[in-house]
Amino acid sequence: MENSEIAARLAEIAALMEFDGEPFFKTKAYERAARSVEDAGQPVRDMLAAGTIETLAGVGSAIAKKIDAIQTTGTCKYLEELRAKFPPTIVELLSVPGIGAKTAISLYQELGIAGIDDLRKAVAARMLVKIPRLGPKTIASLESALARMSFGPRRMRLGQAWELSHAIARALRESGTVNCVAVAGSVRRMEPTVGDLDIICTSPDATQALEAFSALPMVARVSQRGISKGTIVAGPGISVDCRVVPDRCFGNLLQHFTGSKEHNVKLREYAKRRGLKVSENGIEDRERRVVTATEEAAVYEALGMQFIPPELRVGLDEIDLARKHAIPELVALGDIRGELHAHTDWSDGRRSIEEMARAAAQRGREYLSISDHSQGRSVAGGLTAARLQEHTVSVRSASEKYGVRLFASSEVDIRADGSMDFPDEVLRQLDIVVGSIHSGFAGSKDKQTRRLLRAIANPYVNIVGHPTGAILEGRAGYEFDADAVFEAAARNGTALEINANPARLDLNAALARRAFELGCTIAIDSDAHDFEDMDNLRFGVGTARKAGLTKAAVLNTRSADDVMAFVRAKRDKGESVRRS
Ligand code: DGT
Ligand code: CA
Ligand code: CA
Ligand code: ZN
Repeated sequence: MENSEIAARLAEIAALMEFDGEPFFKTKAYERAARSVEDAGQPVRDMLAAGTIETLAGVGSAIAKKIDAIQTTGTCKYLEELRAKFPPTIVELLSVPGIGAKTAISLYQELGIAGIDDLRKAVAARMLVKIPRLGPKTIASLESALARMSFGPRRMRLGQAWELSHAIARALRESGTVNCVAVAGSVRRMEPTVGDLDIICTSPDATQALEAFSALPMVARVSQRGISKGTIVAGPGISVDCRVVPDRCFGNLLQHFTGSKEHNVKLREYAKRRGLKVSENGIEDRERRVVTATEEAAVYEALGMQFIPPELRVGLDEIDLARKHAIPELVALGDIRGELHAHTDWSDGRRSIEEMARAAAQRGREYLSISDHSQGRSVAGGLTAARLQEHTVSVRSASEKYGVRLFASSEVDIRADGSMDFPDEVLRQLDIVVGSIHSGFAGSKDKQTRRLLRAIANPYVNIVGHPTGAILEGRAGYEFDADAVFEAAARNGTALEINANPARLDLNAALARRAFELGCTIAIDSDAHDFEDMDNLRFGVGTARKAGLTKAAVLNTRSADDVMAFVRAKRDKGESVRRS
């Protein structure tokens, strides 16, 4: 488990303790422990193994034991006891700005409000006035907070969903009760956020397979158990569906359960016009003969169309394109040759230059940019120009030593007026430059557009990092005129990033598709601050595939020399314009 997940469990304990009426100092201890786990700077797993876990602030032997249990099983006895006392959605209430534990308890006890959905209904029905503690002002501010939380029930991010669903698939495989297992649903389509997880498998004995599924270590609660399907809950609000079929229709079920619903509806309509009926059980023709498929590709083949990659199954024009065999070959993880945005302990990363270089080499990367933050980003340990020079020397001397070429780089803040956080003389010493907006989100659309256009025109800015600034299920980005910015990026030879961090996936697929249409080059970057972040690249590639990107559109599918040629072309053009 990742530190952030363990911290989330500790915070959940703290919240539930408050509901349970535990004294303040006790709940505070768990909150403090949650924060220090989050900020530990190294995996809690390692600290447990080394016996150093109690060096974390707020972690004594009692909490350490619980952390150990959470790390291995995803939960602990105390948390489960607390959870059993309250409806599972009650902690949601605490995510509404203005609701603390006391208010949440009275909402629950006096009106039976057990989650955000209930709260919305109660607000709409003007029920809150019945609670004596809530004045009209508080109610008004709750209403506006709820309106801003317009995303409804929280969806989990792809990163967490991907890890968990593949862990479940792996555990099922190891249970020895199934033949084939696959992750389906929105995770397979690489949607940035996920509602529930969908696993499908084949087995000679469905009962036995579902028994194994219900008994997996990550199961907190079994919510449904049928003959061929089951649903479990694997943590706060994470629901997992499992379907079991015979081997002969694995392909049909995988196609069905991968969705999206919109894609399936369109596919069925198209099949119907050809006299065929598509379902999860097979394809039925006019004579009511059913043909099943062990392989998913056979379903699309039977319908006379090209195979549609799961990422594209969103119900847009993919079926028309597939009928014309016009879906291009999409960029794949194996096409990626290097990485152009990563941090080290010179700024806010957790590893040294050497360690990151080794990790990149282990993953088969040919090159890695070391792009620590610039001076303006002092909260993230940004480098002054002088430190950047030392940084460059260190990066260059480590290049090729660990089997990977290193680029001396920096993620340089784009300031409010669009100027860069280092002067041009400094930027031109670097091999490649990422320019990012990290502050001043509130400016008008016009102002932000001008800000980005100025950065894009700078001959030394090669990649715009996380171009919208949005955080998934978190904050909205700044506003800007996407077409104007993308056209300028294409014209200037400035790449736009798909930041592969699951909290970002920025550009998203829709914007990346537009950028691609307008001729932009895209860099898929993990923006790694630690080793395992490098594995997030798959989510960036998934987003690129969703956008319909080909290998040729992606900068870091090119060789190191070709990446340098991309940088040089922009500089040469910019410098010759400035000279003349
Ligand atoms: P999610 O869970 O909200 O992130 O999104 P999905 O796409 O994973 O949706 P989910 O879990 O409700 O269903 C999994 C797949 O099952 C879905 O992508 C397509 C299929 N499916 C579910 N409901 C329907 C339906 O009413 N009609 C059709 N044609 N397919 C459905
Ligand atoms: Ca799902
Ligand atoms: Ca589902
Ligand atoms: Zn970064």
